Amino acid sequence: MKTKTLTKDTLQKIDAYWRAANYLSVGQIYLRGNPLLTEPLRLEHVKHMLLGHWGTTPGQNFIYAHLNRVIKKYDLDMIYIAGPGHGGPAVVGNTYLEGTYSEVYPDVSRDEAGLKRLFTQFSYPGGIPSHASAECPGSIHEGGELGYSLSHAFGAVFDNPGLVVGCVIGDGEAETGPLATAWHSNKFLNAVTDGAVLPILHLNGFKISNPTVLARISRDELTELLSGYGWTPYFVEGHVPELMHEAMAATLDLVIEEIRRIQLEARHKGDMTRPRWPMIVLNSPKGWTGPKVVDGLKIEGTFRAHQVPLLVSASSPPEHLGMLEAWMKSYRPSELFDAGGRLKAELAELAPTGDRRMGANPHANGGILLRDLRMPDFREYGLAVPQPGSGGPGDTHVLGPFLRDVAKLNAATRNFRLFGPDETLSNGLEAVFEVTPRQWEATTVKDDEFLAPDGRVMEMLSEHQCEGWLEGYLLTGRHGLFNCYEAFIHIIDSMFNQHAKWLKVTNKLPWRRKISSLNYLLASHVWRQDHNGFTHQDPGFIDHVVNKKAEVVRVYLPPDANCLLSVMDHCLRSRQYVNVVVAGKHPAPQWLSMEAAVVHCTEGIGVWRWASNDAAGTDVVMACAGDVPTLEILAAVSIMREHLPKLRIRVVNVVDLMRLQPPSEHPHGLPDADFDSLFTKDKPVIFAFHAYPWLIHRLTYRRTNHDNIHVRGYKEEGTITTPFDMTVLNDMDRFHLVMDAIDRLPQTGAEGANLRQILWDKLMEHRQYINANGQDMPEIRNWKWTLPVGTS
Ligand SMILES: Cc1ncc(C[n+]2csc(CCOP(=O)(O)OP(=O)(O)O)c2C)c(N)n1
Repeated sequence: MKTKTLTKDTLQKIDAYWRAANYLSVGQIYLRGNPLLTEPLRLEHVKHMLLGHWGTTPGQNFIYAHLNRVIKKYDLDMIYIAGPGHGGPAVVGNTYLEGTYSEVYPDVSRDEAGLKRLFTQFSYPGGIPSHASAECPGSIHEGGELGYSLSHAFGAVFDNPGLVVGCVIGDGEAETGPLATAWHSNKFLNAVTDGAVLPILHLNGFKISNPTVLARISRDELTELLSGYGWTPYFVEGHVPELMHEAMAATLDLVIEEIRRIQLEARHKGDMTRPRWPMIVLNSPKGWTGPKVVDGLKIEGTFRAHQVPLLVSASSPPEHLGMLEAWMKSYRPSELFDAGGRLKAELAELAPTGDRRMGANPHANGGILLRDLRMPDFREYGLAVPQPGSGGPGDTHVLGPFLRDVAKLNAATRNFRLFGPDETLSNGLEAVFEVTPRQWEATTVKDDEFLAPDGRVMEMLSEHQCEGWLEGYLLTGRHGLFNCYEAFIHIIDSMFNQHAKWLKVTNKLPWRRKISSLNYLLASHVWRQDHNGFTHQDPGFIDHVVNKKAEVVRVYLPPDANCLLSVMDHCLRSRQYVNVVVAGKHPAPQWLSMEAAVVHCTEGIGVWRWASNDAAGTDVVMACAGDVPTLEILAAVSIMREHLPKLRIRVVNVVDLMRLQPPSEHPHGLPDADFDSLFTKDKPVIFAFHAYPWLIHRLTYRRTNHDNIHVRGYKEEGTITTPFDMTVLNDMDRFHLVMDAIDRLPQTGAEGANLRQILWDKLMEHRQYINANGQDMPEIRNWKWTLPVGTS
């Protein structure tokens, strides 16, 4: 390693820049007045509530200052990800120093008044959060919930060959499952067509009140671990600023040159051997440059530096105020800011300019770069449905060719990818592999299928990883789809939360441009886990999703393939939402022609007149949402119409679940009058629902007829059994649905009672038959809708 990367002058300037960032960070945590310490510090200058995380901040300030240097030296297109996002003061302070913060928020100007605003807005009512939040320019990562920095970083660089992401990873964060698996992302990165991630593991030794695992294993063990993950770690260690500046600068030059060499070899010499990408381990004290000892306890370099290291208030020891002043003055603010409060020109020039500033890089405001997808006409992929109930090969198998052509049409622009934990095939999207393989840089052997160094499909058996990659990809202005088993999407519940929160916050930030929606395709759903059984049966993700702000969440339950195509086309064109689409992959009856599907999906909910006979008035509404519930409702209706012909039945199908809510709760909500006209004001509604039944009650509890809505859905009864038996176990089968209706329709009288007994016997027959034969009864397997259509 070279010993003199930095001239003395540059080193001193970088140190001053770092001190300025540290000064601003302490100011954000503590001060509400006297921002330049032009007068002696008094308690009235100090915030009443001291909030924020100091521990990680000086290390991140150090990294940011040094990344600025290499951005300028190598003209890098670089963004910064703060894994320990609680280091908000660092990213806010640095974007302020480089000028981007004041451009976005002119009130936080580059003068004394602006400094005061910068300090008072931080962790303050009506101000900004203490994390690297959406409000902070340059951020695509909140980092409040630890674990996702590295997968976000990789998502950002896929198909961005010119981009480098400086990704700071907390050593605590590195203990999380998502981060631990994210190291493997390097087996999926194409050195020609993708950019590079520079992980900087911030080994400051502690989490909140514990040491970190990685800080308490030997250097050899840590090196072996990181090398085992395929990285080449470079260590920068110490606490003496001058030595650390030189070490960091030399190491950064080394790793940037190494990244360039790898890219050059691959791009110009065609060497596609999987490289060992470089990374940095920065071993610096937690709370570096902060108070050394407070009230007799060591602070710097210990877990005690994690949050606010020094309490300053009317009730704290009086000397604390002086200690805070001395701490802030140790950064020598008069050398850093001019009398007006502006960063001195010789320091300001250390930051990159224009879009090269990490706070201004357009990749971190992905909507700026977002281009519409080229979309094939989904109608051309539809199934002919000569009559309701005609067979289909499995709805996702019909969707596959559509997604294949989306991938194909956007192959040249390289802005669409499919993500999933090895389920593209098993979820029925095999057609995609006709045009693109899975991207895979690790070894391949003769019998492998659909693996290549470059492809549109990203598959790793980590839902966290798929979600994180996709989020990073979307946040930098591209499009994508996550296809997953319905039960296991719960693994990323919390990541979904964070993304939905991000979308809600960014909706209120006019400078943040809209990004493409996060689309989930949940196939292999609860009702068809024939060979997987109970562990694979969980439709609860949608319960979780609807907790989030209505303006960002959408849930679709297309009943057949043509509806699935229509819904997916809509989702892929949409912006700033999370769309959840649940669909089946097994052969299933089809109900709507493409024309009818488009109308139905556009309305999101509607009466299926062809299945209803209530033109002269309605006795009962048979409602359904989801492919299997739709099948069972229609089978129930055909039994009722055959055996109880006087009964006037209306069939309502729901594709867009959010239509059930009042418009005051969700933008898709049906006005009450429309809801009443669909579901009546006073007639029984038997509702077969894809997921847990109480969600329907939750969505409709304010509706006039809510007391008459009786929902059947999954109630946690399951095992390895036949498809029909799954509905029987949960009382959502056609026989139970009819019995439910009869119980609520006294006018069915003796006929109803008689039918009820027949159906009860049927259920017994079903049980005996499946036990003896291991499959559903022929009348179930071969059931078809045979009633004349359009009788309503
Ligand atoms: C998933 C998750 N679990 C727990 C926390 C609570 N938490 C906040 S900061 C922190 C310690 C972080 O340690 P590290 O990643 O090393 O960051 P640093 O030491 O640089 O602050 C924890 C556990 C969290 N934010 N996210």
